[in-house]
Amino acid sequence: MVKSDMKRILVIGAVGQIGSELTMALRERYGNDNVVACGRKTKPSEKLLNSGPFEFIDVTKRETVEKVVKEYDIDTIYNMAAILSAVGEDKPLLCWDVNVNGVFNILEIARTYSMKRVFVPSSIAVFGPETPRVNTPQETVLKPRTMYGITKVAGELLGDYYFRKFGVDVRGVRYPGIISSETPPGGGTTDYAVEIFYEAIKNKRYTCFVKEDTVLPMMYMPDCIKATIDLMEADVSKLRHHCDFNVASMSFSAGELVEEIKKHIPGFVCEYKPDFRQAIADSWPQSIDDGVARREWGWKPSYDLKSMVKDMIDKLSKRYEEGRL
Ligand code: AKB
Repeated sequence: MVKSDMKRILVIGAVGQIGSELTMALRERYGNDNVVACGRKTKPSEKLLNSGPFEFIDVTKRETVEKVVKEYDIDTIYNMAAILSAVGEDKPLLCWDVNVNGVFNILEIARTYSMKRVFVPSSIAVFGPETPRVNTPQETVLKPRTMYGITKVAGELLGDYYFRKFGVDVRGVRYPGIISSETPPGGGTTDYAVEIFYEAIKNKRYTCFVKEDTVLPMMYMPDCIKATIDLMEADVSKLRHHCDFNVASMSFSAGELVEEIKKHIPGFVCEYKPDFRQAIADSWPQSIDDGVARREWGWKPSYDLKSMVKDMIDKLSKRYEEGRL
C-alpha cells in the first residue's frame, strides 16, 4: 500500500467507464477500505461491491454527497460523474446540471470540509472549430460548440477559481477519447473506438458513426488511470496549471484503427454511416500538445495504437471465449 496524504477517498461516478477502473486502482494503491465508491442508480459490479464501501448519491443533490463525506470522513474526491458529448446534445439541461451544478456542489463541499484534494476531469471537448486542430496547444481558443464542451470549460474555470480564491487544491486533465475493456463508455462521441472492438470480436462487423478519415486523440485506460493518479500525487508547488492539463497519447483515424484490428481479426469488415456525432468530432482536435503536463508533473504515456489494439483484443477475446462478453 502506498503512503499518501490523501487518507479517505471518495470516487463519484464509480460505476462509469473511467470510475470503475479508477476505483479498483485506487483501492489497490491506498487500501480497499480507504476508497468509497459512489454511483447514482446503476447497479455496481460484484467486484466493485465486494472490494470496499459503496454508496448511492446524486451529485446534483449536495446533501446526498455531504452525508457520505461526513460518514466516511472523506478528505479527497475524484468526481468522475458526467454527461458526455452525444447525450449532452440530446439533454443539454441535464448536461449542465450534472457537469456544472454537480461540480459546483463538489467544490463547495471541498471548501466547507477543507478537503486535501479534488479531481475534476476536463476533456478535449473544451476546444472548438476555431482552435488549431493539429498539436493543439495548452493555451488556446476555448470556444466549444457542444453543451458538454461548454460545461467542461466552466468546470476548468470554476476549479481554477476555487484554487486561487479559496485555496482548494483542485486538479484536472483534458481527457481524450478513452479506450477500455472493463466498462463500456456511454453517450460520448469517441465511443466508436470502444464499440468497434466488441463488435469485431462478437460479429466481425461494425457500422461506424464517424467517417473513415476522422482523426481524434485517444488514450488507453491504463494510461488514463496513470495520468489521473500521477497528477493527484504531483507536488503542488511544481504546478502552474491546475484543472486544464492537455494530455496526449495516440491519434488515429477510424480507418487506421480498422486496419490495426484486421491484423488480429482478418475477416473484420467496417462500414461507415456518419451521424450527428460527425460534426462534434470535426469540431475537436486531431492531436494534442501535452508538453506542459510533461514538464510540470512528468506525464508520459505507455501505449500506442499497436500495443493498445493487441491488449484490447487479448482481453476481450478471453472474455468472449469464457462467455462473459
Ligand atoms: C466524449 O466523446 O464525449 C468523451 C470525451 C472526449 O470527453 N469521450
